[in-house]
Amino acid sequence: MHSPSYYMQLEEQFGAHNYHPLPVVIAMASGCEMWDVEGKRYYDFLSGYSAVNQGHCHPRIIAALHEQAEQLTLTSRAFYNNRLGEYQQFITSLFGFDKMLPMNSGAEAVETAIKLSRKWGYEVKGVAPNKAKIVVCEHNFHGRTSSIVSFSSDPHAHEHFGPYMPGFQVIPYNDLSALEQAIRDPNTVAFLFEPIQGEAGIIVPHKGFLTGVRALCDQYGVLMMADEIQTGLCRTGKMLCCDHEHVQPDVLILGKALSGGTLPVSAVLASDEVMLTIRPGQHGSTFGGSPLASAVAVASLQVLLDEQLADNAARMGELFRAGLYQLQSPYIREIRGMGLMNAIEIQHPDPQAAWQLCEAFMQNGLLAKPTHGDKIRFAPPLVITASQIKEAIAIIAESLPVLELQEALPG
Ligand code: IF1
Repeated sequence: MHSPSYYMQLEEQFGAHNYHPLPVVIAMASGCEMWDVEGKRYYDFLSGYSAVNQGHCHPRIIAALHEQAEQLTLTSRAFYNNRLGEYQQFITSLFGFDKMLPMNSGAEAVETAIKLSRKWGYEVKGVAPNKAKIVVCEHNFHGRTSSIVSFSSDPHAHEHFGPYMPGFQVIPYNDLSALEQAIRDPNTVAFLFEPIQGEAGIIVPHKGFLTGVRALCDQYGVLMMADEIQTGLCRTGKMLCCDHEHVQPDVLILGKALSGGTLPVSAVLASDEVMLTIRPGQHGSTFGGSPLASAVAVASLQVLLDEQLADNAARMGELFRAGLYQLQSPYIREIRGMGLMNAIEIQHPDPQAAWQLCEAFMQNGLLAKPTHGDKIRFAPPLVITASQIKEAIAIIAESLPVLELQEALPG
């Protein structure tokens, strides 16, 4: 093993500079813990952007991966394989949909939902050719393809990537009257949204928002498309975030933890009415629905169920937020979240404060990443225990004084 700077320099020299990582080089992980190349241990409070909900290298998921890798990895969809059908049966009955369509990355699944809703709009709802409109929310994050960044309100994600894909209307998040205004337009085919906005900084909508969205989409004949790529699969304390209000979307988009962090696996679920508008040759992917992905996805879902990770996320989330409140730090402006999808907002004159705090967390053995300057997300794997939560809170408490030192500096 080389020094950390060796690996960081290689990425710096030969890799595109599309990320700004914390200066830590991870070599191993298990459950909620990660080890760097020098053997130092950390709590992982990012979970691969919420893809390792089941914990790093979960033995059952890794076993399924190994076993399937030795049998058959890829057939393409030109042939049937002996894993996909059972996976599709399992996931559709688990979530209560007629059909599923397998893709790989989250962004591809969102693209699939966009295409599906347009197809449905033209062929079922009867929208005039090329007039379909999809309503989305301000500060959304749905991925990084050129279509998706076309309707992003984050200048970093959006600027200089035009010309932009038309057909999207942006409305404020968590605003049912804005939604009603927008979807009154008979050309509206769908409302695409995150049940909690992740990248925006863990923005939790008001109670009743999901129910309200459901009612309005029903009233105006518009598809309710929930991007649960980050909120889904037990992250917020229920299998789906929509479950908190017992709401069933028309199109459900899943990704990330669908493979427990092993390979890109995403899926779109919908009714026959919607899904069967796409016919052979009209959409697809080389790797989507591979036997390897199918076996891993079934194991990943099974682990969430068998280990009751939704309940654990709910309980550990309560504990974690209670611990944060007890810190009573003048530098924490707000604490918010649901289950194990949480964030704090830093209040500090130095715009670098959140980054410096994350560096202190790193020194003290916890990995988290700031977003939009002043917010820090906390999203550990859902297998975390009460004593690990306590230790994490102790690390956060131990690190906060770094902000006092910064403030005491001259100038
Ligand atoms: C980056 C956050 C997490 C997502 C939702 C689709 C996708 C994502 C709701 C696309 C992806 C990631 C990607 C990562 C940053 C990240 C993220 F900062 F945006 F909020 F998870 F913490 N829908 N989210 O959150 O899925 O194509 O990446 O598989 O792009 O830097 P993907």
